[in-house]
Amino acid sequence: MLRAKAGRTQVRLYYSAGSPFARAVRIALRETALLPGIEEVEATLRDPASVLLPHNPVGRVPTLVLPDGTALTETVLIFDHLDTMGAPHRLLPAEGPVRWQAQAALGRVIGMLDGIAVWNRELRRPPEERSPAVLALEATRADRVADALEAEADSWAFAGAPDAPRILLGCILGYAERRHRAWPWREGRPKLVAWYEGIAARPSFAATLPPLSGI
Ligand SMILES: N[C@@H](CCC(=O)N[C@@H](CS)C(=O)NCC(=O)O)C(=O)O
Repeated sequence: MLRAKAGRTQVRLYYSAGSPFARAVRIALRETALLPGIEEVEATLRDPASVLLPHNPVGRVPTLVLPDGTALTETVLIFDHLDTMGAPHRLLPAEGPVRWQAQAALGRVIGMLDGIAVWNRELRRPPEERSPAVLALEATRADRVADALEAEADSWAFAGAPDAPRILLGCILGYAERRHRAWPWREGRPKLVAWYEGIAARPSFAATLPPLSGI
């Protein structure tokens, strides 16, 4: 791991405004009231001059850099670290069957988001270079998971602050709203729409709204 510059004592979160993974961490910081102890640094992506690269050669956000220079990547690992920082409530249960149930819910939504990211990347290519097979596969995957979420929407209800799976699901649907509008995810899913509108109204979501894209 690379070391932070001498004198750095604060934890820093590198993010980009359009990233749903990074948005989930930014929302978690706001929901847990950990934000005042953390410096948020906006980074460019796919840019050899990005301020992120000296800390994380992978070049992906979110990246959480600890005061000793340790750079944590992968959203779920960052959630785990935030749970060690003394917030009033946890993002993931510490142990027992409820921890694995939360991990299962995370796996479901992250799998959906990974597929949508592939679909979105394909749509950013010139039309003649897009693979119809990839587009069809990822559209089918996203619809399949969204249908499962619609069927189990009642179990995604929450009281108080949302946990990690719920924050991520809110970010995925927010991504579909603003960065991947090629997917009409609302059609035929009234329970998921109502759930999303509830979580999207929270101040943490309003404060981290991603910019609109043309896709
Ligand atoms: N598996 C990673 C995915 C993170 C990711 O894909 N980040 C994207 C933005 S949403 C990124 O930084 N892309 C830049 C690149 O691929 O060069 C996680 O869970 O954090």
